[in-house]
Amino acid sequence: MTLAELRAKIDRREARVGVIGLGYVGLPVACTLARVGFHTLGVDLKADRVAHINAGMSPIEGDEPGLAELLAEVTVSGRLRATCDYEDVRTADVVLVSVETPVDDDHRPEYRSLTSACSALGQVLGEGALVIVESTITPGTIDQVVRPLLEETTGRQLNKGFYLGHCPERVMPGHLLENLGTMSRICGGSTAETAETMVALYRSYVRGDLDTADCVTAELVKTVENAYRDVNIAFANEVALICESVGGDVWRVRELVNKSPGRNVLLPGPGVGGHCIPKDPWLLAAAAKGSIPLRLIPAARAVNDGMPQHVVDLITSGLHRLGRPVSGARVAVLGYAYLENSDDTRNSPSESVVAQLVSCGATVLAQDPYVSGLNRDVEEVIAGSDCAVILVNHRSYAALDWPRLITSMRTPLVVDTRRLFRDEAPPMRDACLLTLGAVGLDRPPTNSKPDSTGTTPPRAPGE
Ligand code: SAJ
Repeated sequence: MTLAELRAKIDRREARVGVIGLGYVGLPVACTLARVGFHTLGVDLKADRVAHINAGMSPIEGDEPGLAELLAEVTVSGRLRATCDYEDVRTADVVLVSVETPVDDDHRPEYRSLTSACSALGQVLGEGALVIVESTITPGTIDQVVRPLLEETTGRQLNKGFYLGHCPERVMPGHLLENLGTMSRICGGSTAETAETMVALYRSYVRGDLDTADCVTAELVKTVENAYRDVNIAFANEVALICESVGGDVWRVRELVNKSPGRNVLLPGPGVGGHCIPKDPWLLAAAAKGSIPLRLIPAARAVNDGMPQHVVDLITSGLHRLGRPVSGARVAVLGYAYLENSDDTRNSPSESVVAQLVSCGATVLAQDPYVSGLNRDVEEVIAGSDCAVILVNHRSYAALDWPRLITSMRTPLVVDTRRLFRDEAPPMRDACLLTLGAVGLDRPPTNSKPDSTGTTPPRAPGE
């Protein structure tokens, strides 16, 4: 089949589409393609996930507006079917690959899922079919990994026996279906005609811009956009550390800086979690292959990865100042998801904060209204504690009756890493409030206990 014939089939919605990998990217993509009229086949290794999907039940946790309903609709109509068997992909005209592309402990791309998916696909790929990788990949991967693998396993040559492109996903948990329809996409094709054919497919549901480019440009765009975000978050975090040391308030400073044209200082926080930002800078960096000395991207990762330790330092020095060593202290950790009002805990900084507190001998109780197993009664978690540390600004935390909660604490230390409170807010009158990037603790509460250790506590940063 020529690309012109494929474009015609796409325009008539007669093209058969395969989606490999039915996770938080592949499943909404498969449902959306089915919704707009394509006969769609989803492939996943996990038999239970396949069974769930064919029963019209979404295996994706968390609040994804519209996804469960759409999945039920397209499975009942038969336009979407899931399978574990690649054999069914033999008749596909277009195959999207949306499998995980993590990095290993040495920050190198770990392509086991990608290479096994491409190898299995190559065994069955139809003549003239178009393969589009949606996973985020290191620049150069299409040319150096995917293309050779498909040529080897199909026994055909690129742009003769099959076509290849890269259209990186741009979805965020909690907004999967919405993002698929609204976010601009870059269609990187192995040829210009391939890129145009990709545009024809994505135009069936994407209302944002559809830009065309070559594959390496598409690989660069996605990894750069997330490395850019990571570096900017690291900048905000480093400014927060400086503010603490000079008694400034980073939250006020960033507001005022951002009044200056062309400035947009992001928000400091306890670290960077999620499935994209912690890993995509390393995927970008891997493209350098040691040929150029990368300093900024690794340094930004180190700053962000160092924030959980800084939060633990704030807690430790705050407790010590109030006469309570961290060993044996009871700490209430509020927020375990990596993002506000989400249940997604992937790479959450809270995990590191909890582990470090436990290693210091503290007793930790984590609470998160969205995370199953952690949706404990928040008042019970705080009662009798020596520190309440806010790591995620879930909207429910701001609504708590803090004056009453503080009186229930054994030691009234509140560490706020998300600026949930303004110092002048009445709720914190009776607490020692330590705010990331602004510190505070300059006026112990009226009922503060003398330093029972008799030693001079270490100064909290900025004291
Ligand atoms: N974070 C900060 N300060 C900030 C922004 C984020 O500390 O100013 C932290 C968050 O608390 C979280 C982590 O960084 O732990 C990541 O947050 P995020 O807002 O970047 O959310 P993600 O991880 O869902 O990132 C996704 C990315 N989307 C894709 O990869 C397709 C990213 O490109 C988007 O910019 C981001 O969503 C978004 O804007 O929501």
